[in-house]
Amino acid sequence: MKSTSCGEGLMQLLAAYGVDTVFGMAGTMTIELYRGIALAGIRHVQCRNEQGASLMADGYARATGKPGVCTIIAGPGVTNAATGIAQAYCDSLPMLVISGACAAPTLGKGWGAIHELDDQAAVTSGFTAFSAMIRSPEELPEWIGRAYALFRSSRPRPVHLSLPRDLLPQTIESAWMPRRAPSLPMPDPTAIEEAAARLAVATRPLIVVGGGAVGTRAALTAIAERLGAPVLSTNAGKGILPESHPLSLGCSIVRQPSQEALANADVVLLVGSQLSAGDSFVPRLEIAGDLIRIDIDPEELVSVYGAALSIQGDARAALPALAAAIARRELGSRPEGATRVRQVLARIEQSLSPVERKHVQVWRTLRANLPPDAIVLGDASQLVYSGSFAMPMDEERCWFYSGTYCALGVALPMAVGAKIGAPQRPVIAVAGDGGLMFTINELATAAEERLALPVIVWNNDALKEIVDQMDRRQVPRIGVEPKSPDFVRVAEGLGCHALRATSAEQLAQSLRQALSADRPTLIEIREDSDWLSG
Ligand SMILES: Cc1ncc(C[n+]2csc(CCOP(=O)(O)OP(=O)(O)O)c2C)c(N)n1
Ligand SMILES: [Mg+2]
Repeated sequence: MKSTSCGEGLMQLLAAYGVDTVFGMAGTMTIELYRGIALAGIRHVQCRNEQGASLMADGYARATGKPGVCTIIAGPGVTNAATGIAQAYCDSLPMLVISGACAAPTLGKGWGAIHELDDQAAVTSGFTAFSAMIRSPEELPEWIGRAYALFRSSRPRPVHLSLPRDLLPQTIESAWMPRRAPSLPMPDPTAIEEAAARLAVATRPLIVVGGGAVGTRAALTAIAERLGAPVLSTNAGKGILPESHPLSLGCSIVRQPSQEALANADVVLLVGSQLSAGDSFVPRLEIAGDLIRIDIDPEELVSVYGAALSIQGDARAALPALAAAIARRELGSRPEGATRVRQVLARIEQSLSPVERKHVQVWRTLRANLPPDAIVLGDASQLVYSGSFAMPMDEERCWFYSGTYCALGVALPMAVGAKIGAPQRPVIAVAGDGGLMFTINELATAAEERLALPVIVWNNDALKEIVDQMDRRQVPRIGVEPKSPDFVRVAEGLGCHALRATSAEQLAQSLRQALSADRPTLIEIREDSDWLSG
C-alpha cells in the first residue's frame, strides 16, 4: 500500500466528515496539506488575503449550515484570518481553521523561524471554542472528532488547529475514521410545562428569536398563533417566522417602537439569542416582564438578562415540545396580537428619516427583483442597518448581517463563500463605500470563480455612520471622508462587470442580469442620486 502522509490523511478524514470545499492561501509550511487536498478531491478556493479565507468559510457555513473550513499559513496567515474567525465566534458558527505552524522543535523558542508567532494557539484562544497546537499526527483524529462533536451537538464556534510543518509530511500508520458526534441536548419536560403555564396566562406575550431558533418555523408559528404573540427577530433570526406573517415585527429590534413593545410585554419568550447590542444598538434593552429563555448554551441562559425560567436544549427540540404543551392548555383572554404588530410597524414607518426613506426605496427594488430564497450578505453600512427591518424575508438563513462583531469589509468575502456553498441560490453582497475598500481585492477571487454575484455599493463618499455621530456630538470630521476610487473601473480591472445605477429600473434590470452573468457585477448606487427622493 502506498504510504499516506499526515497532510493527506487529514484531508481524507475531513472529506469523510463531509468537507467538499476549503478556502485558503498556500505557503511553504502547508504545501503537504495541498497534496492531501488534491488527493481527497476537495475544492480549494484561493482567497487574496487570509481575512478573505476566514470570511468565505463563514459565509459558506451560513449558507449551507455545514462547517466552513480554511487552510492558512502560520503567523501572518493566522493574524490576517483573525477577523473572520472572531466574527464566526460572535455569531456561533461552525468553522475549522487549519493553519501551519513553525517546526515543532522551534516552537516557543524565539529563534526567528519564518512566520514565527509566539504561542500561536493562544493567539486565537480568545475567539475560538478551542485552539490546539498539534504535537503528533496521531492526535489529529481526536481533535477533529472534538471539533465536529462541538459543531453538531452544542453551540457551534470556530476551532483552530495549528500543524507544525515537520508533522505534515510524516507517514501515518492507517487511515483515520470520523468519530460519531453525540446527540443534541434535550429540554427538561418539567421546565417546558412551566413555560407553557406562564405563557398561557400572559396578557401581552412577545417572542424574540435569534440564530439558535433556525429550523423551528412550524413550532414557532404554532406558538405565536396560539398565543397571539408578536414575534421580533434579531438579524440572525430573520425570516424564521415569515416576515409577511401578521404577527411578525420583523427584525425591527433597533427601532424604538419595537423596543417599547418588548419593554411592555408581560412575558417574553427569548429563543436562541443573546440579544446582542449589535442588533439593537442599545447596551441593555428594557424587559420588565417575566423572561423565559431557551438556549443550547447554559452560560448564555444566565448572562446579561438572566431569566425567570431557563430551558437548556436545542430549540428544534424545545419549541415543538412547548407548542404541544401550550396546545393542551386553556388560554386567558388577551388583546389581538396582529393589531399590536400593525400599530408598532406603522409607528416605525412614521419615524423614518429622509435618508432612511432612500434606503427603503433601494430595498424595495432589490426585494422585488430577488426570489424569496435569495441570500443577502450585508456590511456595516447605513443602508444595511435599515435593511434589517426594511428588507422583508420570508425564509430563514437568507439575511446575514453580523452586527455583533460589526467588522467592515465582511460582506463581499462572505458572499463569495455563500455563493460557492449554495451555487443554485441567488446571492448578493451589499456594502458601503468605506466597507468595500477593506476587501475589494476579493472581487478578483469572485471573478476567477466565475460567480454570478451582484455586489451593491452604497456610496455616500463617507464613513457616514461615524460622520453622523461626530456631527451629533460636535466633533470635527476627522478621518471620516476618504476619497473613494472609481468603483466601476476598479471592479472592471478585477475582472467584473460594473455600472452605476441611475434609476430604479436600471437597478432592477442590472440586478436581474447580474444574477445569471458569467462573472460578478458591481452595482454602485450613489446616495445623492436624483432618483432617490428621500
Ligand atoms: C474594521 C472596522 N473598523 C472601523 C469600524 C467603525 N465603523 C463603523 S461604521 C463605519 C463607517 C462605514 O462606512 P461605509 O462603509 O461607507 O458605510 P456608511 O456608514 O457610509 O453607510 C466605521 C468606520 C468598523 N465597524 N469596523
Ligand atoms: Mg459610506
